[in-house]
Amino acid sequence: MSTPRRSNDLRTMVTIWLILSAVLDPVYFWVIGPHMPPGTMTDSAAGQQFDINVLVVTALPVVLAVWVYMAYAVINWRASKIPADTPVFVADPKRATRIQVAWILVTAVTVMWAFGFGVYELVVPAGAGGGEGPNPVWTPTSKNILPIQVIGQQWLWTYRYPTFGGFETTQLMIPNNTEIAFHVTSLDVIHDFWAYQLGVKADANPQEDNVAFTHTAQVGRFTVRCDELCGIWHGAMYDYGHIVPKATFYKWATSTEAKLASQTKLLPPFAWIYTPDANGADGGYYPNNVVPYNKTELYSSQHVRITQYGAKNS
Ligand SMILES: [Cu+2]
Repeated sequence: MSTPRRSNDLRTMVTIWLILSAVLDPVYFWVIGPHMPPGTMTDSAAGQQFDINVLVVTALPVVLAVWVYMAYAVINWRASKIPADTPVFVADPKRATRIQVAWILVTAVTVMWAFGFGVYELVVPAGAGGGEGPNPVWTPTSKNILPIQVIGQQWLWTYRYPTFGGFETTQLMIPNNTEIAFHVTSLDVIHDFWAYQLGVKADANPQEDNVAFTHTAQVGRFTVRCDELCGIWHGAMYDYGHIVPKATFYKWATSTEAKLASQTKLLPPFAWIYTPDANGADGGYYPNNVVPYNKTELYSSQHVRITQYGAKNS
């Protein structure tokens, strides 16, 4: 009597599993999914939220299969529930082969689906908000792209707006409904620009112009964090940016350009990368030919650009 008993067990488990999956997958996707990080402030963020939700919907039935089997085994296959004279279960070799083939097929299809979906989602939204280096392979179709330079240094972020005279500020303001190209670089060690709610994350390497695209879709505040351990105050290297309506942005950008004009003249001319020197870091990246804390270096233009805005004065 052992074989029919096992078949019934399997049928019961599959039924429970099917019902749970059919209920919980839609509940997750439509009730919990829309609240998953990183939100929907940009197309990259919304894309990542969608990807997370699709992968959870894929993984949930797998998790449920394990849980259902475990719970079923604990409840129904206790030693006390199985009569002592029950014969030992011996698998039918043909059935065992079928189970193995099914197992290999199902797992292979699941993994290939996750791989194919992941690659597709990386390519289609123009790099999916990740840094693509100085020559992005996947570029947005829009011809109107606002470039914003993101400069990391120990331990703060500054931003330059090349299309507004190249002024530099610690404020990150970006217009809504606009395609943005973040040009991420560093003046010292490796940092990582992580604009969490924008779904944008790109390494900030010295001497590298790392480009990440995104399209803004919602006004509001977002967090910027450094996500690459970069020294003792790495944990304090964060600030907040704002997506504002286009008109507000334009007003802010033009007035800031005018307000900072005298200081912008003191900055190194706008470039996609800058040569790090000893002053950029106050301890970090020293090219061989630069003596840290050399007097001449301390009053170089690099130092001016840091202190002008008061950000490092404290
Ligand atoms: Cu950092």
